[in-house]
Amino acid sequence: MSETLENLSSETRQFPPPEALAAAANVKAEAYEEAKADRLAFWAEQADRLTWAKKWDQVLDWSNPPFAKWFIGGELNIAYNCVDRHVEAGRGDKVAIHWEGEPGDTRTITYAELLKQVSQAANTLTDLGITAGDRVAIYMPMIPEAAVAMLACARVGATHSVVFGGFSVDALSTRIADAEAKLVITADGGYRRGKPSALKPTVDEAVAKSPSIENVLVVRRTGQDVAWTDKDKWWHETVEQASPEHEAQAFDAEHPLFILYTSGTTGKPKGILHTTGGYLTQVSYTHNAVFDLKPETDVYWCTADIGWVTGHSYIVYGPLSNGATQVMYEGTPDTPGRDRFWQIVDKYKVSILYTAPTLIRTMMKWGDDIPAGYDLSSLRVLGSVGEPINPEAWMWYRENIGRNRTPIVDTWWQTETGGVMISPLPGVTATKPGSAMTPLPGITADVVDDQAQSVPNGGGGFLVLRDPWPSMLRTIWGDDKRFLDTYWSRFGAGADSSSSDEWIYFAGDGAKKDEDGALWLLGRVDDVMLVSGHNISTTEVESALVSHPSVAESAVVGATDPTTGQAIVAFVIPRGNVDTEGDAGEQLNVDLRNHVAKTLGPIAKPRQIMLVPELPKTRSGKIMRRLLKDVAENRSLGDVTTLQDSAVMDLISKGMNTGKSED
Ligand code: 6R9
Repeated sequence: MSETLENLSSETRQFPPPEALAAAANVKAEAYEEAKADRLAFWAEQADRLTWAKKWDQVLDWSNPPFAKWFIGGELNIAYNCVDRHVEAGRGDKVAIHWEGEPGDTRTITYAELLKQVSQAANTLTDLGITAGDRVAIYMPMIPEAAVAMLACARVGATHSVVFGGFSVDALSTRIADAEAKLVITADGGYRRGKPSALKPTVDEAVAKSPSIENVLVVRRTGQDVAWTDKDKWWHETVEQASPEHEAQAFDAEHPLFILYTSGTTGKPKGILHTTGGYLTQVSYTHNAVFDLKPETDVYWCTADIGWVTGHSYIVYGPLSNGATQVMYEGTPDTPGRDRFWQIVDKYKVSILYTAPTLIRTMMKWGDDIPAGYDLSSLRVLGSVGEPINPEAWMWYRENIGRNRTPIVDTWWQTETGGVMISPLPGVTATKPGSAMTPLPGITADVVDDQAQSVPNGGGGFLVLRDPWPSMLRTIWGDDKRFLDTYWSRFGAGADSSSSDEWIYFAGDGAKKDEDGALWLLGRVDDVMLVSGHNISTTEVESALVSHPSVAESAVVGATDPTTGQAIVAFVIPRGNVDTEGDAGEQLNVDLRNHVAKTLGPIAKPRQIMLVPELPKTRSGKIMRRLLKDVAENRSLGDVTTLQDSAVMDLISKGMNTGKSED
């Protein structure tokens, strides 16, 4: 990408916070001023929301960049902060987790019950020889034991590495090997799409290749047959028999809490390392601020899987540290029917819903009448995370789910940042559909050009973070050099050519500032298209396509082109009710190309549009444009191991003939 990214779209709609919500908001506009005046004092104040066994001596040590230390000298126990202290404060009977199994079975877990389970699991970990600093792999379905296992590790100071339950033997065994994990915690299986889906056979194969593993702890969830080795121990024969008394010991603020391997689409996975005090401070603060959580009355639901950072920060550590009551759901959104989410919202009176654009666009495709059948009046804040949310999907979310009443917080962050970095505050910010708006109090984000100069309002470029933040990654596990090279060598002091002494974190994303300075995320810079000398973001073209009433979802790539360098090729999923057969399909094709040209200008007009039934996505729901580029350039497919559903690519290749060429 050369100097800047084109800024093609503009948005004039704006939605101020509802008055009542603004008046009672946890965080008001002053927070920005306060943090600006003294950023470290601001974060110290947020750290005081936690219970420390020993107070820190210094807020930040940035003397050896890019290796940060936060709350130096402080000691705390994460599990104590997430569980014990709520029970000690007399809230033991409060529900922590309303768990909903996919088949419809349910469990209600209070904070007192959670304390018992976490204590028992901590005692079992100790019995199995796990001590502070050991690594434990967790490969689980979305059942409460997954959260219990994470908290039990944190309680004894073991570093967990959660591996998404849909990953293969290879993915699991390479992650076990990289972290040299001693224990795997898993289950026989979980329910997905109406059927038990086995996990244990994958673990068995991975463990056979993993000399570091000493024991395997297995939760019985589905009751399906499992093979058994002498390393295997049933959870119900160990944890559930263990003593419920366990005294949590405090650990240093910089004690390693977890490793999470990033869902990158290429290359060896990076083990992102997070530590204790700074991480919990930021996830706890942001969960309270961004969702305006009122722990006494709200029912919070984050639909992510525990295998992703969103599940770590906003199912386990953020909500539980704040004493929230939350819903946890095991299965898929269309089992048994496409109304499952709305049924759950209605049943538990969910007031805060946090989900992903991919799901919102899927719901758009399924049709407005499905959510329309439900009350949904309990909802008061809606959140989005994972990808840019197109203005049209944002509006659909607002109208069909929020019924034009609830603010939407579009939260930008990464596995690496640990917690939310850029987001509206629901009681403060007048939001614009599709924009993550502004950095949170205490966070310094910017959009810069090639030379690390801030772009003016109206300009586009690279998203960077200029100051260290409490929940930042500390390194890549076992590879400090790769940490430096990946995130700190593009701009600032870490770049070869630089004379600057400022360390600048490059997030890998493109972004723009609109005329008011609001931030718009434009996707990964690796995906930016260079068309006739213009850098065009995939996000803007995708959003223009989704703004057409016949389109539910789209993915855009730059394919090599003899005249323009790269040309725009778009893959489009039509909405459920749209006729795409024969002439109707061809007409739609022409209409869509013209629609983009009209919305963004002729430079952004796709050379070709392909109507497809599905798009290739990572297992966390992000579109894999790389594979589509292979299709668009008529290459055989590259690495498909991170693809959610491999049948999708067959469908897309078959649909290729419907593509139209330049007129
Ligand atoms: C939390 C999470 C990080 C990447 C990130 C960016 C994209 C996440 C976004 C967003 C636009 C948002 N991303 N949130 N893009 N708007 N609100 O998703 O972490 O899996 O590490 O992905 O996701 O490209 O760099 P992770």
